[in-house]
Amino acid sequence: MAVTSMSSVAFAAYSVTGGGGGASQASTMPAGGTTTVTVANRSAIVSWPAVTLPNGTPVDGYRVFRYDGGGAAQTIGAGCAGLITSLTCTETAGAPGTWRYAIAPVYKSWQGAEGPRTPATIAAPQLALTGSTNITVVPGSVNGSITKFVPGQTVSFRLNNPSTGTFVPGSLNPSPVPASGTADVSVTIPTSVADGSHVLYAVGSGGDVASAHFTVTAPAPTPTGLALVNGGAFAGVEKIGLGDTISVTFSDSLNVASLCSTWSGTGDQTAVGSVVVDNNAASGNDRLRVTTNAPVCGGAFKFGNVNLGTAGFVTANTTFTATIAWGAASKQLTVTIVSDSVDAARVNSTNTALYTPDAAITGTSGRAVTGTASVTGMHF
Ligand SMILES: [Ca+2]
Ligand SMILES: [Ca+2]
Repeated sequence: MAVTSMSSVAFAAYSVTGGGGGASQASTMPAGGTTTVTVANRSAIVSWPAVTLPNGTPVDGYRVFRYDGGGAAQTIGAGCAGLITSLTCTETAGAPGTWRYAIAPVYKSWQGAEGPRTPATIAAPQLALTGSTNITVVPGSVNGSITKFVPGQTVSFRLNNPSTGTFVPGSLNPSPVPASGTADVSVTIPTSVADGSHVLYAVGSGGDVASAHFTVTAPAPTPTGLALVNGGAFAGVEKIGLGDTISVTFSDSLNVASLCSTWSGTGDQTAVGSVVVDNNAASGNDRLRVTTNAPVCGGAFKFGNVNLGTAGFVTANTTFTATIAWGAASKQLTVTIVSDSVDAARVNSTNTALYTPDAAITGTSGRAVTGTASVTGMHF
C-alpha cells in the first residue's frame, strides 16, 4: 500500500478494485492546491481549492500544515487540526510571527502531496500611547490603545517588568479585549512612581504582553535657600522685629493651596499672619514659625519652622504680626515682620539657622516637599 506522510512525497498511488471483472484501476492522489491565507487580528483564515482524484472522485478532506520561516513544522491550532472536510479553516490566537501554510488532500488512508506554502504574518500585540508620554504632575495618566491582542483577555498594567513589576491602576475599554483585538487604555501613574524613564506593560490574562515607554518628570520641590534679613531696628537696636524678613526659595513651584488652603492658581499670593518665635524650644534654640488665624487661609498656614541656631533671639515666646507673600516667578516665600516686641534681643553671631518645611507642602508636580535649607551668619 502506498504510504504518505507530511514530508515531500509528491504523490501516492492507490488502487481500487472494480466490482465487476476483477480489473484493477490505478490512479494517483492529487497534490494540494495553493492556500490563501487571510489574517484578521491574531487569526489566520486558511482556504484552498478543492481537488479530486483523477477520476473525479472527491477527496475525503484536507490536512493543514503550518511551518515557521526555517521550514520547521508547527503544531496546528485546533481550528485547523485534523481532517478538514470543508475548504477553509481558521487558526485563532496565533503566535506572532511569519508562518507558512500548506494543505494536502486526504482520501481514505492516502494523503497527496502538500501544496505550495503560503506565507502569512501574525502581528505581535502592541501598546501605543497617544498624547504626552512625559508625566509632569503626579498622579498622572497615560492613554493609548492596545492592538493585536487575542480577544477575550482582561488586561492589567505593570511598570518596568511584565511579570514582577508594580501594578498600576488602569482601565481597558472595551474589556475584555473584543474580536478586533483593539481596545483603549488609560493608566494612572501614581505619585509613588519616581522621576525617570519607565516602561508600561499591558499584560493580557491569556499571556499577551505589549509595552510602551514613558517618562516622569515631576520633581519634588526642595528649599534651596534660606535668608533671614535684618530690615529694621527697634528703638535703634538691631534685633528681630519690624522690617525683618524670612525668605525661603524653593527649587520648583509650590502648590500654593498646600501653604494656604484658600490660595489657588499660579500667580503671586499674599496673606496676613504671624511670626511666632518659641523661646528655647525643644532643641534649646529659639524656633521661628509662621501661623495665621486669618479666614483666608482657613486659619492655618503651612510653613514648617526655622531652628534659629541659638537661644538668643527672644527671652519669652513672642508673636509678631507679619505679612506673607509667595512669589510665583521667584518661587520664594517671604514673611515680613511688621511689629516689634520688647522680648526680642539682638543676635550678632555666626550661628546656623535651619529651615525644615512642613511635610504637607507640595509642589505643582504633586510631590511633597523634601529637604531643608540653612544659612549661617548674623540674622535680623
Ligand atoms: Ca531664647
Ligand atoms: Ca531687625
